Amino acid sequence: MATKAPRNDIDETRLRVSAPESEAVGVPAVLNALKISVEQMGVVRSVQSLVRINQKDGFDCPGCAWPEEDKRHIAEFCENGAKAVADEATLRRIGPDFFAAHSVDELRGHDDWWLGQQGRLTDPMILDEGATHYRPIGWDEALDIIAEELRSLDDPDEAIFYTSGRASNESAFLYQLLVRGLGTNNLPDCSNMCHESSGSALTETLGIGKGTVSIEDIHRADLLIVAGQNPGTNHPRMLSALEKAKHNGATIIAVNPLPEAGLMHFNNPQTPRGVILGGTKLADDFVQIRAGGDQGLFQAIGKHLLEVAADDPEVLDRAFIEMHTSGFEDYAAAVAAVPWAELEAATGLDEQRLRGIAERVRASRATIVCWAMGLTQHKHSVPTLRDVVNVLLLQGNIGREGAGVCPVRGHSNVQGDRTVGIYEKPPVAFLEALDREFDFTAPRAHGYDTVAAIRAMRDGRARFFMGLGGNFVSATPDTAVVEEAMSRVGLSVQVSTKLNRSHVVTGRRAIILPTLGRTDRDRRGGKEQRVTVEDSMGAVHASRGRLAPPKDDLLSETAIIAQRCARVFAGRDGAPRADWGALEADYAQIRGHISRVIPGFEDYEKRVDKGQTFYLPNGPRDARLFRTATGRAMFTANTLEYPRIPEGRLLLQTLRSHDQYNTTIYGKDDRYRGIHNGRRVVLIHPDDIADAGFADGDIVDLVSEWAGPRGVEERRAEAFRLVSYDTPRRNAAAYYPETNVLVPLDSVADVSGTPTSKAVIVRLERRA
Ligand SMILES: Nc1nc2c(c(=O)[nH]1)N[C@H]1C(S)=C(S)[C@@H](COP(=O)(O)OP(=O)(O)OC[C@H]3O[C@@H](n4cnc5c(=O)[nH]c(N)nc54)[C@H](O)[C@@H]3O)O[C@H]1N2
Ligand SMILES: Nc1nc2c(c(=O)[nH]1)N[C@H]1C(S)=C(S)[C@@H](COP(=O)(O)OP(=O)(O)OC[C@H]3O[C@@H](n4cnc5c(=O)[nH]c(N)nc54)[C@H](O)[C@@H]3O)O[C@H]1N2
Ligand SMILES: [Mo]
Repeated sequence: MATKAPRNDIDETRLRVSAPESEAVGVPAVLNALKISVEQMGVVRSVQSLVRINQKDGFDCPGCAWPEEDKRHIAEFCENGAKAVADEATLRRIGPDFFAAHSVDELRGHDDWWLGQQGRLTDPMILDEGATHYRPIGWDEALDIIAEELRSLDDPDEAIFYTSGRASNESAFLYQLLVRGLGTNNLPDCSNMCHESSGSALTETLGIGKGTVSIEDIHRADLLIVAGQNPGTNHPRMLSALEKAKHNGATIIAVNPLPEAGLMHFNNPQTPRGVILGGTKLADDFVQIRAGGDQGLFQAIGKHLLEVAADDPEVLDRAFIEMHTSGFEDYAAAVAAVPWAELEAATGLDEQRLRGIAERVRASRATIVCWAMGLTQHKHSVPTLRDVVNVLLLQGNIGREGAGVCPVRGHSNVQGDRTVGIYEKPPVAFLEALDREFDFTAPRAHGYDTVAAIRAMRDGRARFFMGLGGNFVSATPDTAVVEEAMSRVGLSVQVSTKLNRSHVVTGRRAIILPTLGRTDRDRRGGKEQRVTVEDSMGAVHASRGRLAPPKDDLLSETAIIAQRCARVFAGRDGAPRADWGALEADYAQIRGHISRVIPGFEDYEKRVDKGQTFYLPNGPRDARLFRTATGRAMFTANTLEYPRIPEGRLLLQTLRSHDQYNTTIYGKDDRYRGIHNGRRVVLIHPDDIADAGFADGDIVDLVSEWAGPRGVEERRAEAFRLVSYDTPRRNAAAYYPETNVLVPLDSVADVSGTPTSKAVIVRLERRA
């Protein structure tokens, strides 16, 4: 059993490229999952953990936020879920000896793969000012130092509290209470870089910042449009749902610059059909769109539907439009005015092709649009998603069976974290309920989102940083700027399961607080505790870790935060009031508070007790109730936007390989795309390689060009191998986080502020 950590970083000279695959999962995926599990956990623990993933009395998979089906398979997991579990449940450990043996300077020299492979963190550690190494520190002392640092701030708004989407409802709720009790709403989270654009567009047009479909709706849809998403890698269990929909007669349209294997064909390892009979063809139509062209596509669909509606009264759902929507006339006029030539330029598809796609929409009785980062990480993401909503509203595709919007969320509890208050712009009604429940006054002024937080650190306006999970330094854009900004902070604190760059690029002082993960057994107050999470479709359920934790005295996130509340709020005037010790000893009491603060959680404990999943209320889905400015679902008129790529330049999207979870690099392959043993590649059209005077296999630097207020700024990422790939002309792709250094901090989506990680203008440069 190999549970020894690697001694070397990824050796890019061993990189090998083969033809991409055209189908996903199947038996090789299962074998790969088992191999990685056994390497990290050994045989016994592998079996213990893999049978508990997503079972009713087991733990929620720490992978993605795709919901579980009500009837569970014995092994309700996917290859990448198994990798996520193996990464957390690994038997490798790093304690004081490890930190004594490696200076922070040395650790900084390693890549993200190496850092993540070292093992689970087991002891609280501190990096003193000017020190070369972390040293162990007691829990009490660590919490005292944090409390002291917070007291030394001139203003609570000098502190920043980041959250990543793995935190449970219980820990996230306590965390936001701690932060608001301290007097700030500086609660940036990973969502700011992820589905914030979805939240912005959907709240405005439908009155709720979430999707409006259930898993059953997916099964019953007549047409599914999957745009800007790579489910074969990032939401593999979604493929089973798509397969079911297909068997029920659905049509699937995949919209993507890249012909992702998982969108094309699925060999379900849990059915004989998948294993023996060659699986299911998924996409009936692959629309190879230019990156950033989706607004053009959805405007074209709307335009066509409105044109044909003149002769065919059945095309639009007039009754729905009349009764439930506002703004129809303005929208219709706006799309009528957009020339087809513009829509062709935006999408790279001709009018006939666009009308053909629209005809499929016209023919559908019930349509769902699913999307992820390909639609949310552009400058014009919010108008793009408003135009997605427009198309669905035309045919009354909100609030009825098999129809609706389906933003497919990333982190397994990112949606729940937002529901329980992780938000820099909290609604007043939420704050008022919080005030009543805890007898204090929460601050009303909005806080920093992720990008604003980086600016504040960079400009010396923030002096304290804390991360509840995540890897702020590697996940955020403009790596060089972020590293510099982080170094200006007085104290940075990370509550983490695994080592990452945010532990080695730190404030002047730094503290690591190790914590339990989703899979670990959590005994507190003499009993085993469970937590709750919300999936991508607004369904809440319990999760209970079952594996022996890495170290006996390791605290859960919930316990760490409850203890901090006790310490910081003791005897403080105006602080939130609660029995912190009781909350730490019994998480059900935290759920009690949540049930009194947040609508929809009534009888919370009883409902999770039954081992059931319950859906939170969803106005548009449940009752066609739209809490918008007009009290109706809103059609909106949006000016068409799409990226203009200057001569000789490329539009680079930064995406995930098959062997990573965001900044956690599980392995060195991207099997479906034919990349093996390395990550520094750029996928690029062969004619673009030739036009730039290069050949496939050449190693180049990527230089991003950003026209900012101070003129054109350049950023460089060194030594990437060119790989000829099936992508639209002048659209290129490379992996995140290696390319984050190229994404300018100020290049963000309008309205949502999300970094434009899918649209970076770059040129290729010969290596000096
Ligand atoms: N195994 C694994 N699972 C994960 C994650 C992981 O890293 N690993 N991350 C989790 C998280 S936090 C998230 S947010 C999700 C991310 O899930 P995805 O959004 O699927 O992740 P990306 O790799 O960013 O893929 C973006 C997809 O959009 C396409 N795309 C890029 N630009 C455009 C465009 O302009 N238009 C269209 N139509 N398509 C475009 C890309 O070609 C790619 O297929 O996955 C979650 N699940
Ligand atoms: N260029 C570019 N940048 C991007 C994106 C992109 O597509 N392109 N995607 C963006 C998106 S969608 C997202 S969501 C963000 C992700 O941003 P983050 O959520 O900040 O990053 P992760 O890599 O998921 O965080 C991994 C770390 O979380 C810690 N961790 C894991 N599980 C637990 C746990 O249970 N508890 C605690 N306390 N810690 C835990 C481990 O220490 C691990 O190293 O990145 C964004 N950045
Ligand atoms: Mo995400």
